[in-house]
Amino acid sequence: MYVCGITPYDATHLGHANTYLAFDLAYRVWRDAGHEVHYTQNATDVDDPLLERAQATGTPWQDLAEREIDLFRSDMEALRILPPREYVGVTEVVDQIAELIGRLTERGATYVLDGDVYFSVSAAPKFGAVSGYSEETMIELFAERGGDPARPGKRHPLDWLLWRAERPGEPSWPSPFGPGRPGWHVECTAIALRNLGTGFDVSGGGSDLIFPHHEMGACEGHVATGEWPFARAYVHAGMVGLDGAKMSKSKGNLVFVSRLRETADPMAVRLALLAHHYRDDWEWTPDQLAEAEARLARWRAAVARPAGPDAAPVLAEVRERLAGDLDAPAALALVDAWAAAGGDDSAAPALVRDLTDALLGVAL
Ligand code: 5CA
Ligand code: ZN
Repeated sequence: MYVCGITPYDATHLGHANTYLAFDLAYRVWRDAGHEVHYTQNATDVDDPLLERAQATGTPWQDLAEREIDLFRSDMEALRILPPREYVGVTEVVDQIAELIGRLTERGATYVLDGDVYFSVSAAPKFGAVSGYSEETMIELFAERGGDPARPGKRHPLDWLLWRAERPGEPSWPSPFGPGRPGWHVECTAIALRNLGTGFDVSGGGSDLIFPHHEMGACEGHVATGEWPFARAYVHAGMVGLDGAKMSKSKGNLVFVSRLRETADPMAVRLALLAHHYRDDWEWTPDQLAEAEARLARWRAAVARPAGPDAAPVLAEVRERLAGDLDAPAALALVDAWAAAGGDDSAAPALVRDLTDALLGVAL
């Protein structure tokens, strides 16, 4: 499983946490089923928004990235989101990214515009397979999400940047196509190929990555290796909003995990997120945290009892619900029902404590 990681220029917000929680659930379900899982995540530790924020705040970009990556990892740990087998920073693998661009060039899929290297969409026979979007929608989303459909000189508006030639004041690395830095999509393709190979099971992220990011990455993987699919399943978590808009660093309508953790139990934050199905879009409101705190208190009281109702069927049903496209809200309802009922099974409280811990990641 490859999950797209953060661009570390600001603190982790609830939208990020919700996305990483979705893949944490998948990870837990697979491990519970006895699978060995190779889970890789990148960190986009050099990119336009990071460099812009570093410039605006007078912070060296490496320091900003390091600080925010550390904060992200401590937020994830607090929420009991299991770490991937490896986190790979883009700056650690620039050579492999350049090598991949070289392979795409050998296959005739690239061209150079004013020193920048572009992928030519006409070289991608599977373009459109991931998103299924119309060209009009693609061009609109490409402009919104870091693309440059209107740049003069491009052969097609949807051609995308693979290598950005050095600009004054920007960090750069040497490469066969001159000094510069990687474009966005190719970083994830290179890291996934390096750590997982092609044809891995799940490529994940939030639904804002369906296009252009995962579409373009899949094409790079296909053209470079000749094999399809690049990932067997593209899985996307819904968007978390606040006050009527998607929570985003660029809009600034954010609820930070680190801020919530100052006053709230991180297990209540986790339960508040688990109350939504991972594919749904939803809005954060403070009352959801209060509800989650009440649920956490009920569950804690229930597992502290000397006995309760037989929990073996609860375990079986929670497993079944999670196996059905990670239906966490249904799993919570099953534990609620167990906690609300009485019984004389003295082994039950410990079993429920273990199941919420292992499968839902909620430590009681
Ligand atoms: N570094 C790239 C991926 S290679 C990136 O998208 N970084 S990010 O910091 O912008 O987002 C990190 C992850 O959080 C991505 O999977 C993204 O889809 C997800 N995400 C961002 N905003 C939200 C939101 N409001 N709700 C849910 N998930 C979100
Ligand atoms: Zn990515």
